[in-house]
Amino acid sequence: MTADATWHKSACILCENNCGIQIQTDGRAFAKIRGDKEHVATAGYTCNKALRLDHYQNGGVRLTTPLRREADGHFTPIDWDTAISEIAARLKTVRDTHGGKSIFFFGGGGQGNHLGGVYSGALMRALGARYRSNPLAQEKTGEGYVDAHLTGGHTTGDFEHAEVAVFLGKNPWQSHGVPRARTVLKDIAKDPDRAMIVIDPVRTETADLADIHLQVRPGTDAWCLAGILGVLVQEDLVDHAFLTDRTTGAETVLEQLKTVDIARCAQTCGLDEEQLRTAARRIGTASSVSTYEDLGVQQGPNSTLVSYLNKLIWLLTGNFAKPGAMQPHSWIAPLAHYSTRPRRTPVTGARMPGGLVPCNVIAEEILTDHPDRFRAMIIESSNPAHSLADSAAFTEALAALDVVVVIDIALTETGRQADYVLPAASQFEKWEATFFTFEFPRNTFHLRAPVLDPLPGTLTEPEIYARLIRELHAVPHSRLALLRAAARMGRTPYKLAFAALAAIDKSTIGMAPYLLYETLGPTLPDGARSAAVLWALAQRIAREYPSAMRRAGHADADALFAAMLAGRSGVTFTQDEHDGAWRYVSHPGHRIPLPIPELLDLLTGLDTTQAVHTTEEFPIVLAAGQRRAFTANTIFRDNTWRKRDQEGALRISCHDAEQLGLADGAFAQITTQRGTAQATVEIDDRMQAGHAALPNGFGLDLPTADGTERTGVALNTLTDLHWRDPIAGTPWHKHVPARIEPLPA
Ligand SMILES: Nc1nc2c(c(=O)[nH]1)N[C@H]1C(S)=C(S)[C@@H](COP(=O)(O)OP(=O)(O)OC[C@H]3O[C@@H](n4cnc5c(=O)[nH]c(N)nc54)[C@H](O)[C@@H]3O)O[C@H]1N2
Ligand SMILES: Nc1nc2c(c(=O)[nH]1)N[C@H]1C(S)=C(S)[C@@H](COP(=O)(O)OP(=O)(O)OC[C@H]3O[C@@H](n4cnc5c(=O)[nH]c(N)nc54)[C@H](O)[C@@H]3O)O[C@H]1N2
Ligand code: SF4
Ligand SMILES: [Mo]
Repeated sequence: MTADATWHKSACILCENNCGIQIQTDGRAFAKIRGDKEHVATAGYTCNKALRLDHYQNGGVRLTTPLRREADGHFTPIDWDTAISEIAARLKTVRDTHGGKSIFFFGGGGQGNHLGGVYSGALMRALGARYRSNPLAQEKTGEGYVDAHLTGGHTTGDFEHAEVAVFLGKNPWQSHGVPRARTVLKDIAKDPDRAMIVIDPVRTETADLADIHLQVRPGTDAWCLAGILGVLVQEDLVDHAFLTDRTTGAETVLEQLKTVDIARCAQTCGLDEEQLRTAARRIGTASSVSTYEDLGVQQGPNSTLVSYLNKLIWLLTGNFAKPGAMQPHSWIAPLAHYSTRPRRTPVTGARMPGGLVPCNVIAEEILTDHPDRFRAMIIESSNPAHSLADSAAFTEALAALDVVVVIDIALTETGRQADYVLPAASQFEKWEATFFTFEFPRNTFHLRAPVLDPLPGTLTEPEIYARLIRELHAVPHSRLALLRAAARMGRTPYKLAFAALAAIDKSTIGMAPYLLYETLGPTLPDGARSAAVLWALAQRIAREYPSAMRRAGHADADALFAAMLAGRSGVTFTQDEHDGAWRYVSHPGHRIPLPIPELLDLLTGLDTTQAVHTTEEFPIVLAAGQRRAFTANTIFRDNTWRKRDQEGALRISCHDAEQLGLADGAFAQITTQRGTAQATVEIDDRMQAGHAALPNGFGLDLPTADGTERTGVALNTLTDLHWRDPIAGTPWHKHVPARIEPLPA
């Protein structure tokens, strides 16, 4: 076969940046991949990983037929009609016996695919299901809880223009998160007038480029940030005008920070007090500051408090809604629900920040005889049996459910525990998009067209949800007929018909994705039926951000929808202005209420809070999930994509290697409260004594001729679900006390 000379525009699906790419195919193989210079957000940039995407599309073993698990545990291939009717019947039984609330939904999108997940909302509605979660509830929900109190929504840094960039438990050189991260980091490093401050126990590639590296002891960030805030207040580096004009309750916060003992904070996190003060002064005197907090703190001790302290740093210095500072922003569709008083879970009463059940309590919500326990689970585009803390507990929980349905492109560790596995078309075989639309002032969205036809036997997620909803007879045919007729008449009649329906029947909004898919969807060009839901999102944007949308060049919702459908390199959907950004602050008077009493209490209590969680038995802090050049969650089910670090080495410091008698390349045993694993040692002078790191994304059970084979450590065989933040329930994956011992060669 010869390569097709056409370049197909798409995007990388490996991290939230979703860099625009172009793919040249050879049959179904991806022969060549390069950055898309015309892409509205990334302009040709990619990292090393995007070029390996053929290993996603063609590397692993794909599923091509629905599977049903039989009583003896083995899977039988079944046809789609059988799968849909049996699954609908079993979910209906669960609903009729225990109530729709007992049906739990997990996932709905990974790093590259959020379009399908939108349609899951309609299925949940049809079933009366009310609880859902996804991987955000094991990283970002503590931060979201703090955001809900402060600015009322998500904020994003402007690292391209910030005079001072602060990375807190974040290694953008490897993990990105900042668009075109390596270019942006290098630009900051080169510019003598700008500075980068990295707070990380590891001397990362990002730290190599930093002006100040605060190499804290693992898990002590709360003290580090309290110290920085103490300096800002005690040396009067705060922006009083900003606090007076734009915030409320500042006095309460300032009073408390006046009493912070900076020397003691520095000591707790193992830093030189002068270095901590220098960092604080650099922040306090800068014309603009942006900060990025990520897993290093969000998956460690005191994580919700740390989020609060991080945000106080930029708020007390007035670094909000101006160039180079932190920005609120528009969304195509909000990824989470921001509330200061989140709902609680039905069994354990855990708070659900972001409207999501904390990942670490899911097993406890099932493994109980409480009458309100979850009884069924639908899992899409996620591999929780591998990615949630304490795999053994999660697996036990799956086994305790009446029915488990997994929708994935491959038979995963989670799929193997399911009653039904439904094969999805891959992200390059369908219309796809993500809602990682976090930019300001110019925010962009990218609807990707399929590069290949769906693999025979697979379906898109919207089609799977639609088939289940049809089988449940959730919507009268007359409704659909009415909307179909309106769709044939044009977009304006359609909009009127939809609005009329919504006015007479409240369920219309909840069922909207399905209604759109069934009625508007078939009228869209090039089989872009799944894009139907974007019509509703365009209406939302026109309603919420009318002037920003018009500044971006879209006269109305219809024009924006047309641009989204047509823009193969993405579209700018809003163009904001810094002054107008205050509109996004949802609190009275668009002011930011600074005190969060519960978190201020934790700040007061830091003097007596435990800073060391290791013990004699488990003396080392294991960071279970370091992002590296060749990790990408569990998106590649193929080990050959990695050019280096094939086994996923355990990185330890020179000091610990010597103490433990471990040479480079030696084999070691890692033991935690919860389990043991083996790994090859890499001695790494970037690591500090007492700290070790394993990469994320390893330890998949990949099929071989006679079973499965596991390469590297499945991290969550080592983690404990009780090891979590008391407020947000987020795990301490980066802070697992462990013992490391040499193994005989
Ligand atoms: N290459 C690659 N990139 C990815 C991914 C991937 O799998 N591979 N996954 C994507 C996803 S889903 C996410 S959420 C992001 C995550 O992106 P990051 O959060 O940047 O990734 P990590 O490497 O998990 O953690 C960041 C840093 O936290 C540091 N750290 C560990 N313990 C502590 C601590 O106690 N305090 C502080 N201050 N720092 C600490 C680690 O040394 C590490 O450098 O990456 C995304 N990008
Ligand atoms: N110990 C430890 N655990 C961690 C982390 C850590 O650092 N340490 N990191 C955590 C973080 S930040 C995250 S984000 C999670 C990620 O963990 P998961 O939510 O499990 O996400 P992925 O690994 O991205 O898995 C995505 C799944 O989607 C499937 N998939 C790919 N394309 C499609 C598609 O088009 N349709 C469907 N239906 N499925 C598809 C893939 O086969 C895969 O099974 O892991 C978390 N778990
Ligand atoms: S993994 Fe690399 S190429 Fe892919 S989206 Fe992220 S930064 Fe871009
Ligand atoms: Mo993540």
